[in-house]
Amino acid sequence: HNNISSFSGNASKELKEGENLAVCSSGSHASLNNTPTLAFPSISTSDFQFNLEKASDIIVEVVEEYVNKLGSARLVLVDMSHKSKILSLVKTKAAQKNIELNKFFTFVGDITKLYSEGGLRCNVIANAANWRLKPGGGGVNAAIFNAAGPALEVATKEQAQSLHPGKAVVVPLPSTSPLFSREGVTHVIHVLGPNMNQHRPNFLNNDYIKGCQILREAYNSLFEGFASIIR
Ligand code: AR6
Repeated sequence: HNNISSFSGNASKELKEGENLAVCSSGSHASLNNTPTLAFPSISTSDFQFNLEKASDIIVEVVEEYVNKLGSARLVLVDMSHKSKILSLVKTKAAQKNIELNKFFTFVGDITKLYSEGGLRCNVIANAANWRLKPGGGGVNAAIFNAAGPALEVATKEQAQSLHPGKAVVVPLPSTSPLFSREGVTHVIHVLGPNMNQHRPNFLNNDYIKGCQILREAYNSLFEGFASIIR
């Protein structure tokens, strides 16, 4: 089953026939469709400029800690490109750990189109949010708020007004949202990671002692939030 640690969406030209089937063969379509799955982007490593080596260590470390506590649920790290450095670092590091490949894997695709374009059903997706929990700003935050429509903004406001670095907030997505109807996403979990970009709020000025603590806390909050949904 080594080849299922990574596979690509249909949108990709590099898709090899059968890569997604490898996953389906580990269970029936029906049971896989009901498998609770969290898709998450690499928090803080793009606009927030967090070091990729350090981030990949933390992702693998926290995933290893959680993956067996989540029952049959799956965790999927997503990025847009086959050339994603964070995906390849995490794949390499996860392979050296005791992590079941059908419970944690990487996936190339747009996190807002995982089912419609990639054939991967994820009932929960994580957002690399800003502290105001506002749409726009670029990156995955802009993509998720755009794809979810105004329903997400309203639902988010009902849960929280703002977020501290390291924290996450679970937002149930109204069924009127296209992300719900088209992609089968029932919850969005906003996560605020540590920021190493001097032009953004809560700038940590290269303090990676604090930064690593906050990133660990962010993934812990995210996986706790996911656990609370599927419990
Ligand atoms: N699908 C999957 N992954 C994506 C997508 C997408 N549609 N878009 C980006 N990524 P970033 P941060 C990957 O910058 O560093 C925002 O403006 C991207 O390649 O979205 O935590 C917010 O408002 C990278 O691996 O988040 C905040 O102010 C990962 O998602 C700030 O950026 C995270 O990149 C947060 O910065």
